[in-house]
Amino acid sequence: YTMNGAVTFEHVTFQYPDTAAAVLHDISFETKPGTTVAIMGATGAGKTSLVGLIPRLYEQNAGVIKIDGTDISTLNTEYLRDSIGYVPQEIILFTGTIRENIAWGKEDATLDEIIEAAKLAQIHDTIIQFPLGYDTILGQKGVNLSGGQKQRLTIARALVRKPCILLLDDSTSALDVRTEASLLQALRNISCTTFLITQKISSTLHADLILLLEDGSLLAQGSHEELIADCALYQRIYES
Ligand code: DCP
Ligand code: MG
Repeated sequence: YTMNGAVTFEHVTFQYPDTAAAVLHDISFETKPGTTVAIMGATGAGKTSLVGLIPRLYEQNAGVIKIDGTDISTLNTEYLRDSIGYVPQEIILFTGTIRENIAWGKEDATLDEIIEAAKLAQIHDTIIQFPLGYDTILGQKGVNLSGGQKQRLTIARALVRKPCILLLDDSTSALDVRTEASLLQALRNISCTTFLITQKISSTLHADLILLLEDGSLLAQGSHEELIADCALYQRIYES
C-alpha cells in the first residue's frame, strides 16, 4: 500500500542514549494526510529530535508513533525511509552538476523526474537561467548558489524520491515569504504531509497545525488563530 501520511504521536518521550535527561517529554499530536505542520521553538527545544523519530533515525523510549494508524516500529525501515523525505538542517552539496546533486541517492531518476522535483521545490526557473541548465557544475570550479537556492536544491533532492511525508529542518529559512508560500502550496497540491521546522511566523500562518516546543515539551498546538488567542509565548513571537 502507499502511505497517506497521517502522523500520530501518542505520549512520546525520547532521550539520546548518551544523555542524562529526556529531550522530548510526553508529546502527543495528530496530523491529517497532506497537511502542513509547522514546528517552532527556541534552539535546543527538541525540533530536530522530534522529526528524526518519524523515519526512525532514533527510537523513542516511551509512547507510540503511528503513520496511517500503523505503529511505525512494525514497519519495514527501508519502506519507511523510502516514503519519507528528509531535508536535514545541514545542507550537503558536492562538486558535480545540478542534475547529479538533485539525483543524489536516487541515481536512476530520469531528467523529467528531476525537473518535476525542481519545479515543486521552486528552483527550476533559477536552474534554466544558467547557460548549462541542469548540467551546470556546482562548487569550487562552478557556480556558487545563494543560501536560499541551496535550500531549494536540497528540497528538490528529497522530492525526486516522491515522498508521502516531507521533513524540512529549517530548510526554508533563507526563502522569501512568497517563494516559501509557493513551495508549501505545491506540496499541498501533491498531498505531501509536510513537517516544517521554522522560526518564521510567515511560515506558520498557513500551517494546518503548529507545534510549539519548549524545553522538549509541547507547550501549545493548534492553528495560528488558536495560538494567537490562547498562547502567550506564541503571541510574543508574533509581536516580536
Ligand atoms: N541533543 C543531544 N544529542 C544529540 C542531539 C541533540 O543530546 N545527538 C540534545 C541537545 C538539546 C536537545 O537534545 O538539548 C534537543 O536538540 P535538538 O537538536 O532536537 O534541538 P532543536 O532542533 O530544537 O535546536 P536548533 O534550533 O538549534 O536546531
Ligand atoms: Mg535543530
